[in-house]
Amino acid sequence: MSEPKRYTVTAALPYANGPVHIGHLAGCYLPADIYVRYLRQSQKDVKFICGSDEHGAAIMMKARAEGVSPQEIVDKYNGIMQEAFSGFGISFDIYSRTTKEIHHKTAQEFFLNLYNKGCFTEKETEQYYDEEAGQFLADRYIEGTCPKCSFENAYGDQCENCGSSLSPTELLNPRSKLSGAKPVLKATKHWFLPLDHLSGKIRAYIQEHKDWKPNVYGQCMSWLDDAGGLQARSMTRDLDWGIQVPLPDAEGKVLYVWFDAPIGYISATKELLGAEWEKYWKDDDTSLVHFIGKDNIVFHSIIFPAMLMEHGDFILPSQVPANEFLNLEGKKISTSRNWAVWLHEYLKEFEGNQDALRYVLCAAAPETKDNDFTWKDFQTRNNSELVAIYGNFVNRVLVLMQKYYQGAVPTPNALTEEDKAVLAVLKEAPQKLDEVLSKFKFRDALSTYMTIARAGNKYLADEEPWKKIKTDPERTATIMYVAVQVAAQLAQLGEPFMPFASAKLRDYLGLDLWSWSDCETEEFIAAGKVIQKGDLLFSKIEDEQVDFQLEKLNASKESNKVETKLSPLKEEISFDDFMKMDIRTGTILEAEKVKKADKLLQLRVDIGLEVRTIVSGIAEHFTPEEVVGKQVSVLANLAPRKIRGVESKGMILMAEDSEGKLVFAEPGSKIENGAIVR
Ligand code: B3M
Ligand code: ZN
Repeated sequence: MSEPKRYTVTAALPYANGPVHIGHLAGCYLPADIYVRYLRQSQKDVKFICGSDEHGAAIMMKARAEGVSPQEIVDKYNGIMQEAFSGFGISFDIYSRTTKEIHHKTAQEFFLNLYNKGCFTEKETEQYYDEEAGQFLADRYIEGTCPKCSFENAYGDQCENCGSSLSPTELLNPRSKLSGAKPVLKATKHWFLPLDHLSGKIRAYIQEHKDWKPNVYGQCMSWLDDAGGLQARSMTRDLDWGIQVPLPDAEGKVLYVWFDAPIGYISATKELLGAEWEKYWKDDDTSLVHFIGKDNIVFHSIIFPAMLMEHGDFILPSQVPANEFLNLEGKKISTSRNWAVWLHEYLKEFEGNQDALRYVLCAAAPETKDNDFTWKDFQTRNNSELVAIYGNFVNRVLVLMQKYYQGAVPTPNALTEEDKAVLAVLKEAPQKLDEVLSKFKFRDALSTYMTIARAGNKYLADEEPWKKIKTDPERTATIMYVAVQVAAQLAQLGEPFMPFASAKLRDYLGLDLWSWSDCETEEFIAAGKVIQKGDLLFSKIEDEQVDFQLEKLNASKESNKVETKLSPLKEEISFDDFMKMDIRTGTILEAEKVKKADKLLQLRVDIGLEVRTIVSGIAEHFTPEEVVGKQVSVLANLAPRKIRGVESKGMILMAEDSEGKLVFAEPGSKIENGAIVR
């Protein structure tokens, strides 16, 4: 596409089953907001769309857990999320909800359109049904043993231990999470989107987008190529919470949440714009951009585009800038373990400091790989970058301007090379930022932005106007004139990244928000104009604040420990059963990651009799380098199995601590008694 005429920018609709945390902000909402603010400032026609995802099993499970209705859950969390987003200045044009009438109608019409064209395959399949609870079971409501790695708490759709995606009927010993009962198979009819038949078209579409971020493009390709390619996927579910399937023979059936949720972007645009909505979804000169986290890639780059293709009236996503995950203090963020920094809590505990978190989450965004957030790093970046560079520079300018000139910008005299160099930084900045922002490189953009602040700060420190004012008032006037221009550019171009500080600073300087192209200049404030005294833009984060946050995290670690019960003992086995197992000691000689499997390491283990290959699900706990040389116990006579195409002979035994971390149960390791060895 040549230069698009307008942009429809969406951010993933978060499930209304819990508050939002820093992982959400860093992964999706902050980059989306920076991009949109930059587009708006570049005077592009852009609509920024979001809302709560209020259907699906995730909502129902939360309602069960809290003992209230799904409606109460979504009302509660929709409110909390909306407040958190607006607290951080996420500037949606609309934040809607998928429980709204307009969305139900839009999603049903979309479904019927596909149905009437014969796009769905109708299939009767056998699905698990909980006779005690009297309902069909969503995949997440079924647990059982993974057929691939024997992990006992695999979900119906995925094993979190070995990463395999599963279907519920593959689980060994399935049990219902509703009642604990063994579910029975029962016939039920559903409507499938035949992604297998569409895969040629989808592949062609993906291949037109080699410009997508490598992590996104790569994931799409592996969905297309791995394990037999794309499979037909059911677009309906047997659930009593959701959007009714609009067919006469579909009572008790609702649309699959991943069918309805992306249509939520369309419904919200309709709600926002009325009749005007269509050009944002149908005109070829519109660029459709979906900001998401990496777990949503397949839905936005394959399934939703397939739905749009089948419908035929819509444009397809032009960009799917997905981020990787943000960890917290070295560990995966976890809602259930309360290992998170909740946005609504931050807003209370760091009142007025929203930009500090925006800054740090952008500077350390998981753009190309997972990244770690630590409170110490947050404090350092805030204190030694925001406060000591940007804040310090602006504060000096404002204070000196009052002191020397009562705020009236002085007339400059002849410019030195140093002055010209600083002014050149200002002039070039919009273009430089353009280049990276349009490629979704927000970290680079922020650091480019900070070079302006650094340049200004260094300029003042080098020129020392506070010394020259007595001996050389003429030179001082020039220095202060230049410094004011730098502050003005910071106020203008900081808008996408730190909108609160930018607005304050523009206010002190008496400036409106300028368009991006108008910022390609050297003069923002002419001599003679009076600026205000202003106030500090940023404040220091004290050690006590950091300690408080770390204590809060530690408290959730402790309470998790109390809650995690040791697994009950398994059924008794006979001595003969035990004697069947041949457990040997071995030493790990080599280790490497298994391609495209985040959790697996391929090991070469010397068990005395021979050296053999064992595939083990420990890659999230150890790097290959860490395990080489370790002694382990090996279940040596386990029948060989193929795991991700590699023949694995035996299993290495490790212990799992109360936080789910694997440890080598060897002398000196501090593992609690009763931990399971597996
Ligand atoms: N609600 C998943 C999530 O919150 C899902 C996104 C929908 S986007 C259309 O991660
Ligand atoms: Zn598994």
